Amino acid sequence: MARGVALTSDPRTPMTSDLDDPANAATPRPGEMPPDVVVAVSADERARGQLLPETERAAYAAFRSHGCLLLRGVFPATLVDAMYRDYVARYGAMDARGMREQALKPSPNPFIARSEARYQITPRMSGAFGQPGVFANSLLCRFLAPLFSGDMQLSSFTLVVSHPGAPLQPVHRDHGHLFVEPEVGLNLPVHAVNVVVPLIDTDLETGPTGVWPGSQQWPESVQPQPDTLTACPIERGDCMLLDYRTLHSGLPNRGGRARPILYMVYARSWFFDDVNHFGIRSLDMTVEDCRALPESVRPVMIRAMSQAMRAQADERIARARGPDHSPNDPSSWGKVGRNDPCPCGSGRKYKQCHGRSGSA
Ligand SMILES: O=C(O)CCC(=O)C(=O)O
Repeated sequence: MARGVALTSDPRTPMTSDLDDPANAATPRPGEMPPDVVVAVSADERARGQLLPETERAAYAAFRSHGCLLLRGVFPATLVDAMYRDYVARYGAMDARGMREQALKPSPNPFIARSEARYQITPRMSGAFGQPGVFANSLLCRFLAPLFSGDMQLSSFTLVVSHPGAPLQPVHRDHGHLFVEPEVGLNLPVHAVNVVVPLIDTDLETGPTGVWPGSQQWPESVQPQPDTLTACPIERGDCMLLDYRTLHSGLPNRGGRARPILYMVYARSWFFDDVNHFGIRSLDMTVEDCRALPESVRPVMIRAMSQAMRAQADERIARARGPDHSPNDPSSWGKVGRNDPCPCGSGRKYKQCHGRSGSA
């Protein structure tokens, strides 16, 4: 697809039709990204782990004005290929039906359905997925940290897989504005950034993630028309940075193979996305692997460590409960401490879940 043509019409027309409507979903004709959204990283910058000042200026300007940025060539292709091989070894045998069956299992469950034939998986951060060059990539972290005034943690590390036949996803933001008052919310600095890393080359056949540039500052009431979406190929080694408020949508997968992309969310330390991670882990690294990380990487992995410790405690509790315990059968739970995780697996404390007075 040729690049470099700006949007010609204002996409902010309030929507009257439903984006879930299959008639709309079947026929997206993505426009092209504004040319300045795409910033190429040179081999020298990649090797040094830092952008040159002029590249950095262009990248910040694009990200701030469009709420998205496509950095070309951040990751070595060998690292992306290693992640793809890990993906295939772990999940490659599962088609859409297999993932749907997995997603229906009770928690703790690393699979959730995002939309038709599109699934999110929280992979164990080991093997290629456990390489600091991925989640603590120096070029990426050096670029991101100033956006959060240095207060940045990896908040989630998941895969989104669209299977052949997956339709256009409903348009959405990963998370709404933090404040509903328009005069406050729309001008706030970014609180979370989603870094999208395709594990295979994506083109309009395979279905990259399409975006509405500038929509990070649109009020919630504005819903764009599907045909005003913009997209471009995203290849192995590239990554797309999305302000968490930017409207986007996974394009249909018209190809013959599954399209896995890595989603790494970096956020200010006080922000956690309960909406997308209700009852599921957003990061899965073992306590031992967190402890083995180089000292310089640990500050960005505080949340990974806290989730790892929580999971370890949950496992101890599950072992102590014994094999007759069933998350779906409160009569099998025995005595549960008010502050213990709820045995139903919701991820909430017992006192805030099944232990609430009046709760069944
Ligand atoms: O599959 C994609 O390209 C986008 C997925 C996405 O935005 C989501 O699941 O929230």
